[in-house]
Amino acid sequence: MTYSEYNFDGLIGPTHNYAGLSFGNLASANNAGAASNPREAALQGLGKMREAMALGLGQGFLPPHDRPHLKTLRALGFTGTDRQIIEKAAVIEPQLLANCYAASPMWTANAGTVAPSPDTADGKVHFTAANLAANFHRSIEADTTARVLSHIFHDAQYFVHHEPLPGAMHFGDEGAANHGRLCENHGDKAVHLFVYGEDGETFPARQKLRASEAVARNHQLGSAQCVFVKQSAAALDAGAFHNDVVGVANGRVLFLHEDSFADRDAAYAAIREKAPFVEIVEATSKAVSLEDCIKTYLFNSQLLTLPGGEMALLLPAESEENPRVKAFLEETLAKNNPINRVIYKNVRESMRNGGGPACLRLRVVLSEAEASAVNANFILNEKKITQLEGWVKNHYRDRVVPDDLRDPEFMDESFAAMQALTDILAMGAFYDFQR
Ligand code: SUG
Repeated sequence: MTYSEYNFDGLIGPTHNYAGLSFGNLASANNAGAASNPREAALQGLGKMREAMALGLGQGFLPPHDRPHLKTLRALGFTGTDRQIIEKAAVIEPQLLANCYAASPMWTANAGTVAPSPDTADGKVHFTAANLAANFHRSIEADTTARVLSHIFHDAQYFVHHEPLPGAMHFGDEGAANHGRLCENHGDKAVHLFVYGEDGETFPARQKLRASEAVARNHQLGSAQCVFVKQSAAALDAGAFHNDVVGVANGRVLFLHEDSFADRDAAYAAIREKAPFVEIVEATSKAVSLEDCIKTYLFNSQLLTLPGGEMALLLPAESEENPRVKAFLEETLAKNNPINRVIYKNVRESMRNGGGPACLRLRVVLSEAEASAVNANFILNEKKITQLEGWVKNHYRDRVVPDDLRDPEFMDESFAAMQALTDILAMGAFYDFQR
């Protein structure tokens, strides 16, 4: 059977804005209150999807969520018409309103964790939507994300869906952003690398070990296939609120910063024991500081196996602009390892909220039969991506500042966009605002 990796990117929603909601995410804090450009953001995201398609890779997408999330505002005591809810929340709880407006579902590396069928005891593809309990604005994504995943991967013959983990931060789970698969070929039974954290001196850890263990149980992974590794406090405190900011796994390659893990040598030994084929390609602190990693998102790149077998790194443009990072990349290309190509993409609108290329995608390895069972409306081809670009150009603003969130007009525009999207994608009355 032939297996291929599909990237499901988050289609960036019409309310993309900078509200400074994520403690421990330096870009989010530093850009709080700045003007965003949702139209440009969404087109940059689609541009990155186009790049992956041009490389000959399978590309899908997950739709944005309905924002502002009125269901949450109602649950928290705001009553009246939709417009009245916005007007009241803007006066009484503007910060809560901003949380309910976040377009953060764009970062689909946090949508959930996936175990492809070669890895699981029952031979099905398993999904656990992430509870994202660490941040209020992200925790309200979980229900809709679970609904989206079940809608796209709907065939019970192939796909199994687990509810987001219960227990809030006790089982804090951020999905694939702290998870990687190591295997010689995408279709081999893989070793799953789960990275968890413990609170640092400055910033809290979002992913709990017990959550990663629960996901591994849900996904029917054997203990010989799982490695649980603790993230270093240094990385967390430097701003690596998810491990995918300091490392990425693909195929037999683990590409990371040497200070990613709490105990580097023990972690590498544990990984090598279960995945003896692993090739570790690391940046030393001397070559690239953690600070440079966080600023440029060097390791938040997509490490992609191209149809010919070589690997390419799809990096944010910020990585090209930093001379130390650029030099490290050139050195990596020159060395004897599978990484043979770098591609820089502008995803600055997302970067300014702490989301690079790898945050914007959820990887799903599928057999041909599984791929044909996926809801085809969410797989991109030239016609579909052009249609989505047209939809963005019709419905999105090119400038949003914090005060815009107070204006019910902006809500109406956002819902009109989402209504048009559900029509394009034949989703029916899918979102809470349509029910
Ligand atoms: O959860 N930023 C997101 C960025 C997520 C990046 N994902 C991965 N690393 N996989 C977060 O911190 C900022 C929203 C704001 O401040 O307006 C935000 O949610």
